[in-house]
Amino acid sequence: MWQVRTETGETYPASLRGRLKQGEHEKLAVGDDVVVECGERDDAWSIVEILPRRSKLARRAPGGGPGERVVAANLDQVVVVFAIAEPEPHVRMLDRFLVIAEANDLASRVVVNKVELAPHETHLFGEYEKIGYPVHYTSVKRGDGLAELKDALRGRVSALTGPSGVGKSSLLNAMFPGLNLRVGEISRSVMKGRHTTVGADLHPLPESGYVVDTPGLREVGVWGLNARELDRCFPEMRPLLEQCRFGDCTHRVEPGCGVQAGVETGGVSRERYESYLKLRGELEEISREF
Ligand SMILES: Nc1nc2c(ncn2[C@@H]2O[C@H](COP(=O)(O)OP(=O)(O)OP(=O)(O)O)[C@@H](O)[C@H]2O)c(=O)[nH]1
Ligand SMILES: [Mg+2]
Ligand SMILES: [Zn+2]
Repeated sequence: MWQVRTETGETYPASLRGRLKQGEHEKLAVGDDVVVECGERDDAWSIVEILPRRSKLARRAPGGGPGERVVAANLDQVVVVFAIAEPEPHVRMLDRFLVIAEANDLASRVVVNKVELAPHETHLFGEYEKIGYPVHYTSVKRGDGLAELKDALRGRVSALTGPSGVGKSSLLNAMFPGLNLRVGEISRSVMKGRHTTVGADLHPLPESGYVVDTPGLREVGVWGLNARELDRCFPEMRPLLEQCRFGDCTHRVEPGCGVQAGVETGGVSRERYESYLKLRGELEEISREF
């Protein structure tokens, strides 16, 4: 059973019409716009049509075959949340989240939460501001940055994502008290948050907009991206690609490579370049397996 929300804001349950459950059809995802019909006899609503999507956050099948899983449809932006500490931020993992958003042609912003725990560590995220991603420094504990983040969510459909335990649900509860999401305790032993959000859920925001609170992803696998499309998912590399001598440059060892030159002159940070190399290796590995 799905929850369908009307333009006037009422929510009611609706089931999926038989024909839409079948294989060749696009699977219904959270955030989809749908057409519903009311049964004449039983008064029950059913979803009879899935309307075309404006955008989607999808996990592509490895090797690019069928079997894509749509995490959310009709998104305007991805909000990648990390914590400055507890759990320790892994910026290479942040790069993976950003690549996934870029691969889906979605705008992203970065939220660095729990800033009160390590206020002097924010420089870790300066590189992302330089690239052009909006970065919000927030603390649910102290209230830092919450008003600005709320403004950035207003009127848009956003997916909050990021590792478990960084405070995604806490942020949403603090900005929108009506949501009442479950907040988990961080287990001290491993400093890894428990997964408290089960299943991506779309929440209407009080004024306008929606937010999807995705469960903390333990590990973001490679999303079936073609290895040759990866460089385009690093915005700071994009303007350099036309300088590469070879059209199929992997930007590893080739002479006359715009990206390697960018690393030398500082336009591309070594850390981001390392993320690129690591992901590129993984993608090539996967395409060999399929
Ligand atoms: N010190 C500090 N702790 C925070 C802050 N925000 C959230 N927390 C704590 O971090 C823990 C995890 O918060 P959640 O909101 O459940 O994290 P989540 O990102 O939703 O985690 P998943 O649902 O597992 O993906 C809770 O114990 C929160 O109280 C903050 O700004 N500062
Ligand atoms: Mg949560
Ligand atoms: Zn190159």
